Order: sequence, then C-alpha cells, then structure tokens
Amino acid sequence: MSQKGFTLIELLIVIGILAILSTAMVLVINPAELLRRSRDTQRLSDLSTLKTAVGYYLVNVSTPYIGGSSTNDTCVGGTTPTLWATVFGVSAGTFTSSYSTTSVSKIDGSGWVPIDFADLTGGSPIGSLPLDPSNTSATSTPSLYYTYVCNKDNLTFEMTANMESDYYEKGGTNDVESKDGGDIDTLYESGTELTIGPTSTSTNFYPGDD
Ligand SMILES: [Ca+2]
Ligand SMILES: [Ca+2]
Repeated sequence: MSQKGFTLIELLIVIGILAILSTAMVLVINPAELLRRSRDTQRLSDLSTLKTAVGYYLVNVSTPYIGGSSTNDTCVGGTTPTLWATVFGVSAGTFTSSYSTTSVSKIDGSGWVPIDFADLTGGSPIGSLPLDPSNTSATSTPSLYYTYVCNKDNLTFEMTANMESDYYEKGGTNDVESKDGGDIDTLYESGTELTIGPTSTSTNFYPGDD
C-alpha cells in the first residue's frame, strides 16, 4: 500500500526537530544581546572619540577651560565640583549635578562635556557631543547615560558609560567595566584620571547597577 504525505508521527517528529532548532538558533544568536552589544560598542566608540577631542583641545589651547566656557572652578579642586550628565536628575554625593535640555550636545562649553571646542584655532574636531544610544532616565534600570567630571589642579577629566551587554559587562567575555583602571568596577570609565568622580554607584549615581 502506498502512502501519500506524512503520517502523524512523522509530522510530530518534524515539528519537534524544528522547535529544537529554532530554540538553539535563538540561544546562539540572541538578538537582544546583540543589540545591547552593538549599543555598548557605540558607547566605547563615543567615549574614545571624546577623549581624543579633549586631549586635542588641551594641547592646542593656551589657557584651557575644562569645566565650562571660562572656568575650571566647577572641577574637583574648585569651588563647585560638578558632575555633568546626558540625562536629568543624576545626583552623585558631593558633586553638583548639571544637565541642560537645550544645550546637552553643544560643543561651545554649555554641553555635557563643558569645553568650548570652538575655541580651537583649526575649529572643533567634533560637530556635536554624542549622547548615550539609549540615554535612559537616571533612576531607570538599567540607567544608561554618560557623565563627565574634571580635576582643576591636574587639568584631567573622567567620563563614564554603563555597559548593558553580557559581553562587555563586569565578568563578561570582554569585560571593560572592571578592567579599565578606574575605581568603579560596574561602570566603564575613560579619561586621563579615572578616580575623580564618585567612588560608588550609590546615592542615585547609577543606582543598583551591575
Ligand atoms: Ca553595567
Ligand atoms: Ca570601571
């Protein structure tokens, strides 16, 4: 007797195999993790670009101001140590928190990296300040934003970004958070002095982060 099509058992086996394969594909590819990783890569690239730009400013301007358009008093060692952020509402212990909706990306000293890059003779190396790809609110979980602080005496600076992928987070395959030489092992720190900013992730500074 000749059979046409599949028997029920055959169909069930095929469906079962397909189910296993599709689960395996999701486990291997994990689209959500890939998106997180791609945003983290952007964060690393953004802070690298900014670090280079600030370094360029420091060596090419005779009187550098790294804490606003004409002051260094908003750096640690000055009268009003300030922490600039790309979102509203970040508070960080002894630092005054600064955020401007209207000028957060500006390169004239009013942005979250408070340096007047337009002061450079050859023009600014960057057109605008990058923001975190997610730039979520200061109290959301995870909190995803950038911060900047400076040191008046050394003319040094530090920026932070929060990694969200398993790959780049603390303990991950390419852990950049705990191996950057800074003093917070759950944040990526970049700059020329990595111990200027808050030393813990408490008091609303990346609360409960990992
Ligand atoms: Ca993290
Ligand atoms: Ca770190």
